[in-house]
Amino acid sequence: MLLLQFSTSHYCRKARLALGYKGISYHRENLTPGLHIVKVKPLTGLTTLPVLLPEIVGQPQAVADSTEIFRFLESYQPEPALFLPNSEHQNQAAMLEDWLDESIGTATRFIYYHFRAGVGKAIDPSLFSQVVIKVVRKQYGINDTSVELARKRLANALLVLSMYWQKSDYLVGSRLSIADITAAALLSPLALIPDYRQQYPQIFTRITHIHELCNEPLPPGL
Ligand SMILES: N[C@@H](CCC(=O)N[C@@H](CS)C(=O)NCC(=O)O)C(=O)O
Repeated sequence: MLLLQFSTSHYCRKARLALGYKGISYHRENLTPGLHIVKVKPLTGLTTLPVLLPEIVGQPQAVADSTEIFRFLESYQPEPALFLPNSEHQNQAAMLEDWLDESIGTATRFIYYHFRAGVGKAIDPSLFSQVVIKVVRKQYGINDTSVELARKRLANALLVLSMYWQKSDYLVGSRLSIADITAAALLSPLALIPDYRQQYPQIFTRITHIHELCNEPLPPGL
């Protein structure tokens, strides 16, 4: 299999965690933001990464969107399972995944790129990195006002997720699910930001553990 990805994207990390959890071997191709559209759009009709190319006869040519990649992997290789056996639990995990994808993953993107353009500029002051950060900020409308709104949204999410992960190792049910993997991936950009590390240590302990379970190298900062 081949995973088309941006090397720093947290949604691509989400797909890698699932591939790693299932122990599926795959290759990665890192695409350049902007230019990626030329390759991806004809394949999927979308512009987003990750995209998985199974490269297996009888399987789809391309699977776009991290949620669809989870579904594909679960039907391609059911064990170890990403989906919970209890359907009520699985529905809750799917709802959490969707909330994390649509609300929290975009909030962490806002906060991460704002940090990298300001206080965290020294992490990679290269021209290439700073141009990418500028393009992303423009593409998603990342500015002081939108970052402040994202910060508030995230504060509530982190409180709730810390509480869940304090009560149990798993957000739903009694084993790892799509909710844990999605949270670990989409919160990972915060690992570089000292304030979040200090305020929510248990979140980063869980992110670390989930990466270990999925055989995926830790995100920058951990
Ligand atoms: N819902 C999508 C979101 C993926 C996403 O937002 N990917 C970003 C990178 S983090 C992307 O490809 N952006 C480029 C674009 O939209 O053209 C998924 O879960 O795969």
